[in-house]
Amino acid sequence: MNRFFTEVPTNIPYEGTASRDPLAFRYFNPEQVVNGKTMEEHLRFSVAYWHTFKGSGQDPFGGASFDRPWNRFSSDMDIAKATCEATFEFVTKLGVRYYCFHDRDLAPEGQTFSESCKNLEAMVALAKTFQEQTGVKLLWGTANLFGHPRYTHGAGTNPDVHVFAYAAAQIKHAIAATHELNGENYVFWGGREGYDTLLNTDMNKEARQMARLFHMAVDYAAKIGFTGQFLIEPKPKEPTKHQYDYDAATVLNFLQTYDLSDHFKLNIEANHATLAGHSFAHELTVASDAGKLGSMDINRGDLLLGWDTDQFPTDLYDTVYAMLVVLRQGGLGSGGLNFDAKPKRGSIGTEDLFYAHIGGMDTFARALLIADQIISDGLISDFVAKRYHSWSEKTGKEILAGNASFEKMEAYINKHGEPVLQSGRQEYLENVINSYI
Ligand code: XLS
Ligand code: NI
Ligand code: NI
Repeated sequence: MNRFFTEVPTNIPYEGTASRDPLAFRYFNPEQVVNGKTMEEHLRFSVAYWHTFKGSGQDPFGGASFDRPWNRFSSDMDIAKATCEATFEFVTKLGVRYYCFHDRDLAPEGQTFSESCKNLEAMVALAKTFQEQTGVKLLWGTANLFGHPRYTHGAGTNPDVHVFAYAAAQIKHAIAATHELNGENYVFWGGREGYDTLLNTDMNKEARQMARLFHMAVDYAAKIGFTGQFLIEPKPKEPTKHQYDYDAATVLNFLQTYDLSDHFKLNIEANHATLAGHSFAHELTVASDAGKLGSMDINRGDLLLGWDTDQFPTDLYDTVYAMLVVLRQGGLGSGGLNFDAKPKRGSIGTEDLFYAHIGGMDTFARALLIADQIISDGLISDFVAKRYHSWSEKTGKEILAGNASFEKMEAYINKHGEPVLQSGRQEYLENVINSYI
């Protein structure tokens, strides 16, 4: 395949840190073994159809700035086919094993629902052929339930049951498409599931509606034998003022309340974490501690901008903290690291797509090496273990086992008096991290 990215004639090679070639990896060496697994096994990167191939550079102040060769066709289906070919050419040259899509990225919406379904079926067949030809796999599929005007007031949480039914029917086909392409996961991001004003909103009803939609999805997956992992992707705002899947803790609570915990994990996105006022590592930790960290959308926001800028992840600190969480939980299982990231409006070239992904992959590869070293040296974990050591002694154990009471605590204090204040050593620990970077 060499039709759309002719400026990159072959695969992107690994050349090591001495290389100054912008079209080579300096850290990502797929075969390199890190703690018993290859880098490629640790870092199951995925390219996002919507940003990389459908992204136009458009922003609220201006239209498309990217002129992509795969868009230069007259019919929607011809554009879709060319885009699909471009996807597999790009992913293969980059040396990534996975991609992700929304149903409406892969195939255009038709005049009627059944025409949309036919378009999707035709494109799934084409994608399947390309998957077989290249060995590239589908990390996850999802349904776009936010782009079309019918979803203006939400999909699953819509006040009109007619729209709910449309969304359910659309998800049915998106899950079937993901299944047909052996997708390893299926993602729910609640695009317009939220509200703009409480004056017209019944939050309680909308939550119950959403739960029913998820239960239907679970039932349908079981019926067709789709065993991929269901993932919910939290986001606090944008497009609505208040998105219901605000953050990891909110989603975990929702899953428990509506008896859905067994069927879902979370897909944590870096820029969504920061929009919620959390760090990426915080959200990953909340999900991981609950045994629910399934996958990641990797990108970053801009400290000075309050929206989802979806920039490529090049901040080494952020990625190191993220990889510490991932390694400590023993990897992401069927999940991966999906580049939910777009080049800036001014980065108009197709070669910019390569620079962007190479930079992100190298940053995560470097972070993997650093995090692995931090964990194996044990300086941080030893400090944390020491900090909590009293909890593994007699009284601590009794409390955690539920065998303590306020009276016992009072007796403890009467016997031991005032506790000795210990240092949290934050600056020392930050220095330790810097000594690895
Ligand atoms: C938008 C979301 C979206 C999901 C997939 O902010 O990140 O791209 O990942 O629907
Ligand atoms: Ni995302
Ligand atoms: Ni996002």
